[in-house]
Amino acid sequence: MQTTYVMVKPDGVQRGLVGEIINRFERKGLRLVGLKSIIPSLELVETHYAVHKERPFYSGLVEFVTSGPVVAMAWKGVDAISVCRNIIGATNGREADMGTIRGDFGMDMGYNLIHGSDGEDTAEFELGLWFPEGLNDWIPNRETWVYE
Ligand code: D4T
Repeated sequence: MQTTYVMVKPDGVQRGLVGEIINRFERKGLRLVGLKSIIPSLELVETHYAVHKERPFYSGLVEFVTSGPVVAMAWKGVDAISVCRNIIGATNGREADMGTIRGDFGMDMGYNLIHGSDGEDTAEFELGLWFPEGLNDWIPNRETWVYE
């Protein structure tokens, strides 16, 4: 099992897509082990996106993600990192496949609604950063009908 960090960005919150987005991960069969609405500090978002520090879009990205509430989530399941990335879709909403969150709701590269960790190291780093208080794991009975 993997646990991955997923975040509805301020545009997803402003557009009223939080319920729709949570629904997609939940009905896929992933397990919600962390969830909170937060207005992230500059320091938190700068640390989260430190890998992009030298990129031209960095300052705009940090300004955007600190501009209002985000919904921070932790989702758990077999291969959860790639499963969540597939649910999210390609970075640019105009190019993302229909059926993905960005493909169905996005029209932009920057305002792309949602973030998902891109690897095991990143997931561990991001979960520790956004959920320093820890996660709430639980055993769902339904998983006996999700995995053979
Ligand atoms: P995140 O990290 O937000 O899940 O997005 P991706 O994994 O799909 O994309 P990324 O790390 O390459 O980019 C992070 C974040 O920066 C924005 N961005 C990206 C942007 O505004 N302009 C750009 O040219 C790129 C490449 C979008 C996502």
